[in-house]
Amino acid sequence: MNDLQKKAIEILNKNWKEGFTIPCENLYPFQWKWDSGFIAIGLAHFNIERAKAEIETLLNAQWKNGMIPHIIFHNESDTYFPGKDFHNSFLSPNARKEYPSTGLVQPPVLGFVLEELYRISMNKEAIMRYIETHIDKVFLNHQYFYMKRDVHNEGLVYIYHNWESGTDNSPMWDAIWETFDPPKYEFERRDTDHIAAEQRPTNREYEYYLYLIDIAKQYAYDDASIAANSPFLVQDPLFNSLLIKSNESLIKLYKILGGHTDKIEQLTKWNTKAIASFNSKLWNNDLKAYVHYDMRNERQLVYASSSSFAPLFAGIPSEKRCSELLTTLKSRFGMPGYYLCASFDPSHTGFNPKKYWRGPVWINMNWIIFRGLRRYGADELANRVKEDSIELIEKCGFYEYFDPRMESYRQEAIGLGGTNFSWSAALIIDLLNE
Ligand code: 9WN
Repeated sequence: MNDLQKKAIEILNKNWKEGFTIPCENLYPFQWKWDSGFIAIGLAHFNIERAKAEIETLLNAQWKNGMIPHIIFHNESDTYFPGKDFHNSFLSPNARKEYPSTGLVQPPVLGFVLEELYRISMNKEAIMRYIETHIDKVFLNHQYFYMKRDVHNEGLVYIYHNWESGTDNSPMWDAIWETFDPPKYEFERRDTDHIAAEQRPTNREYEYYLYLIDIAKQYAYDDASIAANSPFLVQDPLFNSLLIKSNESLIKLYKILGGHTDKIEQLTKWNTKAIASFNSKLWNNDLKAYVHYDMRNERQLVYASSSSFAPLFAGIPSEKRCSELLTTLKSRFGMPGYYLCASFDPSHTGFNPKKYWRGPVWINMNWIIFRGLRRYGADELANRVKEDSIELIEKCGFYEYFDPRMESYRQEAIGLGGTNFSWSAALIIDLLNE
């Protein structure tokens, strides 16, 4: 085992809090949904019992309608804002009283995470017993998405908040912020106690974030009312790709378990419809990339971002479209002097190489893109994504995100955002053992 891997394991051990792993000390002191999924993949390489517990703890907090919240406030901490009192999940009759949470979701990673646990685990029989116990909860979660968040029955689900996308302050949301004007809020940020403000969203952006939650709270987190009233209603290519990939994984796992023909049929129907709609609604032929769709204003948000390449992971593009997408990846993101993969189009005026989701490289996105490229046989590009990820972490440490411009490391190698960041550690372990 090399030193990088040893250090990654140390970080995951340190961030483990009896049942789940925090993404980052102080900055993110609770359990986050998609973080837990990526973290479980890393844990599975050295402590499968912990990987199982990570997912189980998350699933325990699943709402009665199948929704799995984006943050679960298992523990008390005053180093994060907004906390459980602001989110007030108990407004919803669906929330679990034992688990204060948000009323938001995050990208649906659990289906493919279960498949990863199966792949990594040495004891296939034991892991299948575990999967058998939990898989229906993930199926119910997908059912929730298609029943409650696919308002036009087109196989594409919406998100109603940028925090649901996981790519919180990406410049594509600026186009949505222009369409409404939230009131001023009195609040105290905590993130900027830990991280330089220029690497985080602005206060005004936080007012948009809080206002969207207030609207959802006004309707007690009722999905139909949110769909009718939220000014933010978006079909996100990353979110929908991960749902499609997770559907595919559930199909594979149900087949290994045997039986379950009704669920396999349902998952297959969802995916057939989803992939067709995805290719007709979320592809932009001028940009030659997958983009977001703003349902409230009935328009595509024509920006290339790391989310544009997530469909490769789910097998969504045809071979022809894949080759167009790879041209976009190489020409807009993979120019000489750039690490792959910037989170936002470096040629766009909204690009900021040091600010959160407005440009920096994120290891979870690189892992998704790496897997997608491999799926389509683009091995050279895939290896570049893998090597860039490892090089950045070797240079700077296990940071949350990284400046994609090589020139910025000439004098000093400094990572961005939180340090000892759990999914960076977990996914490097997986890449190193690939
Ligand atoms: C809000 C935990 C999370 C990640 C997100 C990332 C960041 C939270 C925040 O941290 O978001 O969910 O407060 O900024 O954007 O992807 O899951 O690591």
